[in-house]
Amino acid sequence: MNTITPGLAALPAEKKQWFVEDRFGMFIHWGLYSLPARHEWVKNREEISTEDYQKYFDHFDPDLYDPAEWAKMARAAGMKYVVLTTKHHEGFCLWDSAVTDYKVTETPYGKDLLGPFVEAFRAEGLKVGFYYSLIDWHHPDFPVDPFHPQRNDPEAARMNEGRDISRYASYMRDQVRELLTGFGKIDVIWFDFSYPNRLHNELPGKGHKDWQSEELVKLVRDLQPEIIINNRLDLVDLPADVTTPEQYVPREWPKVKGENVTWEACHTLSGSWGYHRDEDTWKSPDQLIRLLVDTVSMGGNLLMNVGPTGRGLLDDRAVSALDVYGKWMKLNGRSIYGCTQSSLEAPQDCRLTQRGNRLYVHLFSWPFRHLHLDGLAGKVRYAQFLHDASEVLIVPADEEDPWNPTQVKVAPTSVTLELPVRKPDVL
Ligand code: FHN
Repeated sequence: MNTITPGLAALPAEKKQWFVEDRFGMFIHWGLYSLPARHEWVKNREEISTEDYQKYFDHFDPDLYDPAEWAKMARAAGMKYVVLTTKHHEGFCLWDSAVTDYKVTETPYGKDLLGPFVEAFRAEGLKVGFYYSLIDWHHPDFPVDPFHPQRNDPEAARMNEGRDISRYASYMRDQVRELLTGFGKIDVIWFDFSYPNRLHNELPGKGHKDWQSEELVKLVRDLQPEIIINNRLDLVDLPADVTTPEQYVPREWPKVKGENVTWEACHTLSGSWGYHRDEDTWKSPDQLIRLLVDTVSMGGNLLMNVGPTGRGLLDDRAVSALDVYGKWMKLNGRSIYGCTQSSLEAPQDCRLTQRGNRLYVHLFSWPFRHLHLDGLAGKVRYAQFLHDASEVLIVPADEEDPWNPTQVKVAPTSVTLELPVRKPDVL
């Protein structure tokens, strides 16, 4: 039995119960990349030189930044926690870090952004998480990222002479220490790198050895013993607190070493994490709701991303998406919060979520006239839509059943039925 080094062990389940109950969070990608408004990887994808990218630093002044407004919108959307990019791959820091000048307090804005952010979201009752990128295109000791790993760029090799990745690892620990001691209790730390499945970690600066990931975990555990750490430190042999599939819906409950794990899927509203002015692949209301229900029906959390503009606003498309969630969660939040995968097999084109003996049937083929739920809960023969389908009458399997039919409100694009089920049938 391999014993886990003290300080590296994962959180016990009970310390993550709030996370599993909350189910739904807001991801926020915000940085200098929000100014060019063409994706958070714009510097890398368009191979913009550090000199040319400097103009975004020199013009960063989010005069419309109002974290209280963001927090109110997140809460109204039914979101229970938030994760903000404190530093993305570009290396720009949203707080007054003592170990770099590449930070918001050196820009025209001139003030820390993180403190007001934490205060505003806590005031709305949300848990707070910090995203921190292990990749840093600005730091002098982080290896120049050979733009295409397959290309062994002699220019990159020359530029990497003298760079010391262990100095960068120490810089990261200094910054993580600042983040976890300067802003009160933090509930999640969301490390990020962009080389999934260890595809590129043979490259300098791309793996747990270069990042000294074990040292990072020990530091985090020491500073904030109850914080949730995600699984993106390239420590594949260590149990993580949460597994983080990205931009896809797993077909079944994700497992690690054959065991179901605590997991959270992160998705974008459009095709970009950072604000992208011309992005036109925005998810429809139906897709937004289905993503949330699909995720919880397999025992996971959904972390849905917004990308504020360079001035600190959520644009109309993001606001509309949050409004879709808010309206649906108002009616159906109890089929999400504290729910998980049902022990029952979902009928065709349905999803089931369950909390104790409350079963929620999410119907996606809209409109239904009659849905036969035979055998589903042993108590329901079919659901009949009444009038303008604004209500659903659930007809008991046998008329003498003492259980009264339940009227369930219908959300705009799906129906969620709440059925009391008999314990012996289901659990
Ligand atoms: O490269 C990043 C990307 O910009 C974004 O931050 C996502 C969010 O999970 N993580 C990396 C891609 O996997």
